[in-house]
Amino acid sequence: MDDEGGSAAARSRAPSRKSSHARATPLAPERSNAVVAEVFPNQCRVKLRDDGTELLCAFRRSGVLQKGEVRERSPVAVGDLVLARDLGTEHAGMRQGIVEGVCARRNRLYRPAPGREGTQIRHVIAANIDLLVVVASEREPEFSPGLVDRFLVAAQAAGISTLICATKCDLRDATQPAPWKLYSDLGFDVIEVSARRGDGVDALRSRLTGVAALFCGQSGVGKTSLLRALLQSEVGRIGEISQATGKGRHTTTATVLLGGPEGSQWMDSPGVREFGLADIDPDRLTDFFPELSRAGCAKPGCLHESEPGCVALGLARYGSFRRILESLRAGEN
Ligand SMILES: Nc1nc2c(ncn2[C@@H]2O[C@H](COP(=O)(O)OP(=O)(O)OP(=O)(O)O)[C@@H](O)[C@H]2O)c(=O)[nH]1
Ligand SMILES: [Mg+2]
Ligand SMILES: [Zn+2]
Repeated sequence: MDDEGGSAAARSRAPSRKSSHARATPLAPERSNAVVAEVFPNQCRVKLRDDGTELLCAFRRSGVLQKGEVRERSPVAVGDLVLARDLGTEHAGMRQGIVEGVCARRNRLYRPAPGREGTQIRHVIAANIDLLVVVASEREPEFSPGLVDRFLVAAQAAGISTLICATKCDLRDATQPAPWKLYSDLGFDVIEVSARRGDGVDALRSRLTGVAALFCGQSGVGKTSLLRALLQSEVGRIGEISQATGKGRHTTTATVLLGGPEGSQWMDSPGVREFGLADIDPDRLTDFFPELSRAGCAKPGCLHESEPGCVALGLARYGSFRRILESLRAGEN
């Protein structure tokens, strides 16, 4: 039941029992003709590159997950380049097709999900991403530095550039320093916008034109609202902020590729409460906190774990670094 893995829909290749998710022979990029726009439990919606035609493609499910196996939840993810064949049939108003091959990915952003009996599922949020747009508001919902840090670590570890998009700036108390100032001071790219008032929307649109950008962040920060403003189109659904908790209501429920001007591949994703990190070596975590590497501890090879004279202890994100470090060590992700 909870095994959501499945073999790629390629008919030509028999799924191997051990790693049926593996893209045994990845498709050469020049042979792809479509991009995956949305993934459902047993099928995916793809968009043909030539004319934007959409096909609903089924994929076969594979066998039971083997003990200790790590597998992706689905054989394809949003952003995957695929070779799709139009079957010429229609179902519920959608043209039907089949995915015949999947290209190797440039990168992917994923979170771990526990499976049965020690197996692990990788939930790939999207693949082939140029820029991770980490959307965060100061209020409604409250800024969550720990979550922002985790997205920044995951993106850096995956080799994906980042942009912190500070939303709802219409709600800001301008007399107080913005919570994202820390990040711009550290050298992260930050842009302030308001989907409601329109501030920064044109600047952000120019910045993202032609870019494969994945929008991520807490529920309710306004990812979908911002994408609507950028696309000037009523895509997706917008949710209310809960009066009781000040949080969003998880309105967007799956990653979806929305497109954008001049070949832009803008992707919306469901809001998250937390973001687990997998496959990150705790000893390499400092690489993803540039200020720690720059801090220049007197002791070479300092692990920044309360060693006397460690200058990292005084850094603003030190607490966040330690929390992530402990969770990686505990294998909690
Ligand atoms: N004041 C203000 N409210 C905004 C702004 N952008 C979005 N909102 C409101 O924030 C609420 C949540 O917006 P959504 O776009 O659904 O948020 P989301 O990040 O997509 O949420 P999930 O899909 O649940 O992850 C809605 O009530 C929006 O009207 C903004 O710039 N300013
Ligand atoms: Mg949304
Ligand atoms: Zn140190």
